[in-house]
Amino acid sequence: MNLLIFGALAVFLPITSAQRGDSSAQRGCQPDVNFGRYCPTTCGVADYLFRYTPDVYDDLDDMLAKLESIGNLTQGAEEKVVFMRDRATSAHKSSQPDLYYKRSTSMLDDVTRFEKTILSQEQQIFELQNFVLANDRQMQELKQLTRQLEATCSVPCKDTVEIQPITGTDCQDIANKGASVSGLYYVKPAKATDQFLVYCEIDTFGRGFTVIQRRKGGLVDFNRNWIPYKEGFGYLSPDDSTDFWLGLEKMHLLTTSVTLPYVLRIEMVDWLGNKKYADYAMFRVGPEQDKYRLTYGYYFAGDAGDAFDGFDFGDDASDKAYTVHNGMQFSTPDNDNDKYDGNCALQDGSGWWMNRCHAGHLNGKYYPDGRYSEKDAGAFDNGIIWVTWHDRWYSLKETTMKIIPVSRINTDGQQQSGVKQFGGL
Ligand SMILES: [Ca+2]
Repeated sequence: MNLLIFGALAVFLPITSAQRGDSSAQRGCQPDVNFGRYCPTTCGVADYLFRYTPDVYDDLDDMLAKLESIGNLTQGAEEKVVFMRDRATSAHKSSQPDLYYKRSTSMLDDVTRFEKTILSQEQQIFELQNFVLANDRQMQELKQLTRQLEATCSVPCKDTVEIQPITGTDCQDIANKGASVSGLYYVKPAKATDQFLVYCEIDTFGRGFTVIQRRKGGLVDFNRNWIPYKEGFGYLSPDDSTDFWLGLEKMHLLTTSVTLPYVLRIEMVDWLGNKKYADYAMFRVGPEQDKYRLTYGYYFAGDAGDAFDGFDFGDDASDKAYTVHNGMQFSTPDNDNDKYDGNCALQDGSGWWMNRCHAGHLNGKYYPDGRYSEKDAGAFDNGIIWVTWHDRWYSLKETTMKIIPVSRINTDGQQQSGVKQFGGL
């Protein structure tokens, strides 16, 4: 573009110079009368032109000077461009690029890098915007929850744990005093120095069972050591909704404080909802010095079978003898009192009256849906087992261990025939 302007200027200049020479020759013009007064004569036009021509020529000169100046500048710029182009070309060709080329290359690299950075940051900004939106949504949800909580909290709270006022030596004693609802009660057996809380199951026949073990939800871990098994663990609830182990010391105090023997009733539920039970007469838990040894008189009644008497699994001729529970001391993973070279409680992850090891095992691992295999258990039958009902690779859904004085066990008249023979005691 600059070159075009420069060329046009060169063509224009000679013309203006010729006009300037002609202007002085027109000064002696004589007006033609035929033009009249109203239209300018040729001389009038010439006078008008000659009057303003010097200023026009001055302006033209000034413009010419400026155009020359522009032309020079343009020429200089063009030369500069050519110079720079040559320099760039030579720098390209050179094996040792000069400093400016290096700098420009470095700047180009910087620009490329910045462009990448900008793209990456744009992506990050996009992600951050999404993050902010997600946070906004969560904030809205939290605000909604807060409003709900505020509404809930505006209602005065009520402690839902209700402990019944009647106390006694055990739940049957409490039932005998008129308690008619199941729930939480304080008991104090004769040998106990302090009362303690138990869940009493009181039925319509006025029977009061003291519950010593409950499995139903699998939410309480029964893989515990000696002290928890001694003291008890899990949660007592007034509506019989939670799993617990009452504690060996309390079981000992309850079962050895009375002259009239207890019956241990074991109730079990499988994963189809079937219910079975097993009763053991003259159930006792020995003192801690004797490792809370389990003793009972005999299998008293039930439809679940006598798993405490051992079971012939077919693995070994001595299976049945090795899985008898009557007379066994209590074992926990950290306190091995079993009849096995190894540690049954450690292998099975529970506390129980282990022999070598068991045929009835109600403190085993809780397996949802019941079925498990040697592979799951690491070759150990460690579920909640009662082998005279379901095999040892079936873990029961619910268990209850509860005690009641033997004199009250047959009150409902629904027991098997054997119970009636015992009812007179
Ligand atoms: Ca052992």
